[in-house]
Amino acid sequence: MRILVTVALLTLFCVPAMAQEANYDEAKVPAFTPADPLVCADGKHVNTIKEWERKRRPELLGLLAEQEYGRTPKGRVKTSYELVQENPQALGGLATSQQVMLTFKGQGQERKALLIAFIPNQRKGRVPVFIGYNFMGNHSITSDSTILYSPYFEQIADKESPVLKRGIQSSRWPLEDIVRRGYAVVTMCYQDIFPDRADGTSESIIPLFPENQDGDSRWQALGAWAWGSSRIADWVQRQPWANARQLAIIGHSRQGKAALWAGAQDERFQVVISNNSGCGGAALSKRAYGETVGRITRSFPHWFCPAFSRYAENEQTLPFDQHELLALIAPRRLYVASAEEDRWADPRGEFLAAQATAPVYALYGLKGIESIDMPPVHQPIQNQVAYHIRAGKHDVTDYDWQQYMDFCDKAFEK
Ligand code: GTR
Repeated sequence: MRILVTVALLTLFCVPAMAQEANYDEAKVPAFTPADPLVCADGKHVNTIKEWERKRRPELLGLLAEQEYGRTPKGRVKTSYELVQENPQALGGLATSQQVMLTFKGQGQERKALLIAFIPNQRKGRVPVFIGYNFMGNHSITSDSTILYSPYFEQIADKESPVLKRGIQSSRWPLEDIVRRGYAVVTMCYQDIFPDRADGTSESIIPLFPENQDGDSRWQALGAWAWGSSRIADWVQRQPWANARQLAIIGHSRQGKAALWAGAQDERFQVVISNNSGCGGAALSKRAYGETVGRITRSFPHWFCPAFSRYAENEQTLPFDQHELLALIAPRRLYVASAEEDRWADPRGEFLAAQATAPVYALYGLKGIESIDMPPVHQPIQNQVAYHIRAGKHDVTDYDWQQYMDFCDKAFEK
């Protein structure tokens, strides 16, 4: 088990080696314009909100499920939530933290996942909530020693292992700032839902369901992670401190991909934030810039449904592109963010996809992104659809969080 955990964690850091063969030459990007998301598979153009919601939107959801992320089971597994620890003086007294164990049961099996919530102590009424996975366990987001290890990390026998060090990803979670601005944060380790490795399925939540275990459209890790975010939302919605109409889902990189898919399917997420999500997330696949469908499906065969690998080195035959995933967020708020040095994730492709959702937002009388010219670094565009590119590498930084909170302040009229 320890070896598997280490191998899985190593996949988080192997970007540079893989990046070498990718195309970074804009001149080699195939000439194409992203398809109008309002045009259906039968060639008809939808012109009303009703037609979009009844015809085109379900058609796109179906295509994305069948060909990219796999079909999410309709059946439910039994889920229980148990408060295992509460600390009214977390973050130096700024917040109350609650650690809640989720137990999923189905097909005679059981899985556990541990969420942690930070709730602002200074609050008038219910607060808006950021929901997002962490990569390295709940113990990695702050050095607070009362935080329990996420079940995935709890199994590591060597308690001196560097992956059990506290606070190693705290720079990605400016908890004090977020709580000071009046937001709650709820996070959980994504590995609790699906261990991020090629043979992770058997230990994931997937075997708890009777359906969608086989075939080209079977759901895999991204589908499972998206499903897990909705189970976090189920809990949040029932909390007396939470404003259930003000839920923002945030995800970085592979978790950005999962957040977009969760946001597309679960309309309780009023704001959907993709931080450097790249290929299979916000970036247009047909540009084949940076990471490609071929690269991603070979490196991470457990992320997408098997059907997606048909488009390896063959992106132009895709019957959709990622802007159509983003368009499914409409009329809710969408934020796509890139980093200048993160060419692997194709910042231009992320921008163009966010921009290409405009016709769908326009149908609702809302302003997406108007210009097809990318804004300069550190000059966010924030309409109903938002975009920024910041200096630096593939990461989640304070700068990113500041923009997300400004955007949510507007969305939630704070
Ligand atoms: C890389 C992968 C990207 C991105 C990233 C991450 O290895 O190629 O698609 O998801 O990992 O999640 O940090």
